[in-house]
Amino acid sequence: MKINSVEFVKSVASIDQVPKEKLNEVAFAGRSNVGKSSLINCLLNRKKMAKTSSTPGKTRYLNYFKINGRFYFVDLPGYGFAKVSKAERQQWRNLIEGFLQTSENLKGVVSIIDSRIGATQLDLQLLDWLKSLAVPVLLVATKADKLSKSVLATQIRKLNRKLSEYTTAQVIPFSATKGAGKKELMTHILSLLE
Ligand SMILES: Nc1nc2c(ncn2[C@@H]2O[C@H](COP(=O)(O)OP(=O)(O)OP(=O)(O)O)[C@@H](O)[C@H]2O)c(=O)[nH]1
Ligand SMILES: [Mg+2]
Repeated sequence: MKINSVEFVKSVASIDQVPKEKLNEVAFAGRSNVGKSSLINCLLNRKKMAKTSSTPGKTRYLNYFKINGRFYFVDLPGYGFAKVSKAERQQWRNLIEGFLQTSENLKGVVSIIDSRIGATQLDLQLLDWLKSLAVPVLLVATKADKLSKSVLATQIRKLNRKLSEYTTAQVIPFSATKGAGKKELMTHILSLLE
């Protein structure tokens, strides 16, 4: 699909503020600083649509992007960022969990994992939760450009083995800097949305 238009709709700090217009949506979830916003920009061919940063904790709210006037990409705050207060962490958690529980139009979640680090406890918690809510999942191992081909292949194999109890989806190796995996991921996302 060609991306004809991308519109930043709004940044949402609590669930009662989600956009009134209901469209099918896909959300992007992962640890803080894993590369969620970069991945969204890469998919949309926009450099600065979703704000990125080398400092973890950049995305604090739910950010809605409207694509071709037809559906939303939702950039979620990253989890597992140690350097915020307990209260703030709890607020992010409520926001993410509230979103996943209440969105009626959520067609899937792209679970983004750092290809170098692999799945952390919090990644597994999220996948467990999505499974119990019966939300379809796509798995992405990002920052693939930071690994050699053979190490990447080993990491993907390990991830597929580890995550098979949560989903039948296969991990897609991805790089926002090189665009690797972009076409494959977009195809899967569109098949969830349409
Ligand atoms: N080499 C490389 N760097 C990446 C890639 N994706 C993201 N980065 C870098 O990782 C850092 C974090 O990227 P973001 O996209 O802001 O991460 P995020 O998951 O949205 O972070 P929060 O909003 O803080 O949760 C930035 O410095 C990016 O340039 C990638 O595929 N390859
Ligand atoms: Mg972000």
